[in-house]
Amino acid sequence: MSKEKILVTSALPYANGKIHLGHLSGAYLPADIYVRYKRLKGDDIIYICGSDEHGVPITITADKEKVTPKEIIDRYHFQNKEAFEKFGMSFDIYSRTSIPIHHETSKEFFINYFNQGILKEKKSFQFYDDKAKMFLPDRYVEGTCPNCGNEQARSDECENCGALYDPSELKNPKSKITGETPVLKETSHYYFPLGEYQQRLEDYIKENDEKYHWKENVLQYCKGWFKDGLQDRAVTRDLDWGVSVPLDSAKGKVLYVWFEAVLGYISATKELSYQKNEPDFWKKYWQDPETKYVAFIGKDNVVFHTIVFPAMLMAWNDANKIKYCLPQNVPANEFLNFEGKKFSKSRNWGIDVIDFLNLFPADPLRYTLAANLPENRDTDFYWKEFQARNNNELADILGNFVNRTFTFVHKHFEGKVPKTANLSSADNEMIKLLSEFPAKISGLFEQYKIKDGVSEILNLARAGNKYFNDTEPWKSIKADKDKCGNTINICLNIINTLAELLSPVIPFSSEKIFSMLNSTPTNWDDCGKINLLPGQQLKPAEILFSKIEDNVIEEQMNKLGKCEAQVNTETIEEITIDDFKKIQLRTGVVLKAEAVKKSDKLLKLEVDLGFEKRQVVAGIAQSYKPEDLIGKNILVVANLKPAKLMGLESKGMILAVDNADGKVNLVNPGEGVLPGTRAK
Ligand code: B3M
Ligand code: ZN
Repeated sequence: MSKEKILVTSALPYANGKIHLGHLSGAYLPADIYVRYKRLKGDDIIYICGSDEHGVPITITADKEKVTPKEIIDRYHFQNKEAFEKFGMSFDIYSRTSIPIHHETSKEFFINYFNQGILKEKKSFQFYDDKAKMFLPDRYVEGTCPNCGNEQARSDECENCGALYDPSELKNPKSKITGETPVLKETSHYYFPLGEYQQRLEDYIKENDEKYHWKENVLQYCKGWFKDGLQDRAVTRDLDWGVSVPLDSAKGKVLYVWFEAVLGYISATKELSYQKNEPDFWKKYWQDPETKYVAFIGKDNVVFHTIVFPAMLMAWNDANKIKYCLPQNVPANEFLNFEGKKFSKSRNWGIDVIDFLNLFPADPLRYTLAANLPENRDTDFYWKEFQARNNNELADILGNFVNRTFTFVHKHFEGKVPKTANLSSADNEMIKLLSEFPAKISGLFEQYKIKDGVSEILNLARAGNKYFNDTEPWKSIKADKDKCGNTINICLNIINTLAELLSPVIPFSSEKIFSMLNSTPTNWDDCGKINLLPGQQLKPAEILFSKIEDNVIEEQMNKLGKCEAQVNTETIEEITIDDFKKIQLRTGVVLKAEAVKKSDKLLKLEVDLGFEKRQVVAGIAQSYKPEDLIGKNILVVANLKPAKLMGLESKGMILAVDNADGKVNLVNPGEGVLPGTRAK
């Protein structure tokens, strides 16, 4: 088959939180496996991703934490980039939508539509918060559903009963920013006429499905949208965080995040071109009609990738000589749940990628997720399954096969690949079986049946173990060393093939195996062969997979659903009683308390410690009023080195414990204690 030119994108995750395992299973791991596989096929492929850094999800997180949106995106962009790297994601670039090239690209598209006269300007009424002086995006307004009475309904839709209504029908609307009742105020926005593209979109999907076989779940989603009829969509918003609308008449407005986020794929590829010092590099993919563009996403993003983005590209292509290619396939996955429930940060249900990889290596996670991808229906991650896949499949089947073969070759063949001679029918059968694997796995990966492909590869390791058992090299080494050499040679070649077939799935372990074999990957189509040269020197075996003990898994399961304070005990460092004795914890009484100028956190206290009076500055102003503290019994670290806080000397530290809603409780030594008494 001739080489393909392929462009692969994975959904750009919002930079407002950490990536968890569910994200990986949806849009990232399957894409990475596909891309790594295609590279081994020798295809010309690039893999694009990056952070989605605009829109309400970012501003809501920033508001919650009382920091700027910039602080949020910087924090999570780099954290997520690092998590992806540790997980072995092989993006050609992990870009971000806050960079200038993205703003320029998005504006260019908008202006193009505007100049073509495609966009419609329409007036509408939207909630406005008079106190915050801003229009409120849907997610910033809460009220009572006019249909079912749910008190937490959004401005135009109720998650409880599914009703859609006009914002003016929402009862008791409240601004989530100030808690005030917002008013309906007229504003004007630009709309993209999606409905006008409906027929062409239906044809586009039909044609691509016929040629490239789209997934059934994806086709069903699209059908639903078409059945309801596509409507005009507003592509601008009244918000101050995002890509500003490049029109004088639209001051203070930004492009709707979804309008520009999908264009982020293009701008990220442009950034890659600059990194390569080849400014037109991106055009070779985006603007070549031969390009096969595959967009990996999770199910909640289907409409944007099969309808909105293609329509946007059609609109551009209608007016320009140089045309963009549309997604040829959108193999969206369903969701991964966690131990039977949805991932939830607030309920501490699930685990972030970075936390996971601080506990376990990436490959067992990649393997477990790959073997259980939500390709056709929602699936679950179970800790017990993770343990079983690691112990029973990776360690006992794959690891064991590699290990027993290497032990044998080092013990009996000086660590060199034995030659073959006079192959038996069992040998020939095994060689034939081996040769069928690369094409079989290809067939599955090409149809995005990653899960089936992965379980099929493990069958080769199973077949290898069976062949080892059947040919009994521990017997033939004594009776017929040539026969034994045949077995070991073939087993080593199976391992060489396994290393290649598994390299898209467990790249770190695959690299180890190749290094042990002194071998490297070949073209995928050539890998199921007897490729190792007889006499080739091998390295000693390394441990590929360590077993995971029950208690390690139980510890993780115990953390689920508990709050932060109840977990993270494993990081506690032990100290001796002598260490503890160094700390003088003494009781005290607050004599005076006053606010510290220019600080909303600090209070200045005078504390009676019995043997002396001290000035202590404490960060408790948000939990206690000065007047409430007078006479309170407290516990003080009396021998802490004095420090200066906001220019004030503080001698000692007052003990306090955070409570569940972010305030602090001072530790109370109880009544009837004399100031200065030491706590033991
Ligand atoms: N950021 C939604 C999400 O993270 C959105 C995807 C954008 S893809 C262009 O699920
Ligand atoms: Zn309702």
